[in-house]
Amino acid sequence: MSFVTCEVQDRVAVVTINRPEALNALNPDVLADLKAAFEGIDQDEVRCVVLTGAGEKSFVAGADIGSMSTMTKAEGQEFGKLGNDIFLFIETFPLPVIAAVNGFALGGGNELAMSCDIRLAAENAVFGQPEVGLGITPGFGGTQRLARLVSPGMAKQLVYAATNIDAAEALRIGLVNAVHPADELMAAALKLAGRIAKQAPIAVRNCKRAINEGLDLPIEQAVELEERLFGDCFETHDQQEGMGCFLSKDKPKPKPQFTNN
Ligand code: DAK
Repeated sequence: MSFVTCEVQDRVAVVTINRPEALNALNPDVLADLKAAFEGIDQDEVRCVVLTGAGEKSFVAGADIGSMSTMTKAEGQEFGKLGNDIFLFIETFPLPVIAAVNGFALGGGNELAMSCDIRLAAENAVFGQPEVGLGITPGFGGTQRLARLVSPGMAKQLVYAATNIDAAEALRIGLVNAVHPADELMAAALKLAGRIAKQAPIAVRNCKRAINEGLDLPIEQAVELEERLFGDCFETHDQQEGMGCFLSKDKPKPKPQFTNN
């Protein structure tokens, strides 16, 4: 049985990590199923992904401490690579991914949420990198993505002191985009995903690449990247339909399938 489900409706895929009895903790099987779920998404049909955890308590309570407790150095490195590969795969997945954080997002859970494009949190969500309390460093990109998303000083404080924060504090420091009552979180995530799904898909994909890849470049190269991705939109159905309909005051008709032209 898979630990991860994927359901598609109205061009939005909802990927759910389904191991609620362990608060959706990530063991090697869950990570493999998560990768398979993303690989299985039909990128011609789907326009946006929502990632969440099963149950009312937890998004993901971290890497599975039971599986990690007996790992050798070599196994630890292998496990770190497995997680890092899948988190990078999600970060660079062509479609936008929204994390609907419905409870604990600790350790690998916070790292997974940070590899998504947008984070929406339930009011009961709790974020943190508790690894130093377990005698390890964050291993799935936590030291890197947290420092980039918030500030280096705030990331260091949270990581060094293993401090958990609530959703309001996560919003204040810019770790999440918005906070919703728990029973409204999925509706909010689906509403945002639906709005993204209605936009021109080539342009949305190019925007994701421009923002992600540009962040690691000096500004001169970053704007060149933007120029290339901007130019890439021209002569596509989306650009001709989008601009043509603006000029003729019509509603743009999306192409039924995604193609690169
Ligand atoms: N791993 C395994 N099981 C977990 C788990 C986890 N991270 N978190 C919760 N569970 C399990 C509990 O053991 C319990 O199972 P049973 O005892 O019922 O069998 C069940 O989920 C319910 O949990 P609790 O009974 O503890 O529920 P509470 O509401 O009382 O407490 C809690 C919820 C989230 C505060 C507590 O469960 C907790 O503190 N959990 C651990 C949170 C944590 O420390 N997470 C960070 C894990 S470390 C690396 C690769 C990866 C990583 C690091 C390095 N390399 C290879 C370089 C990543 C590390 C981490 O993520």
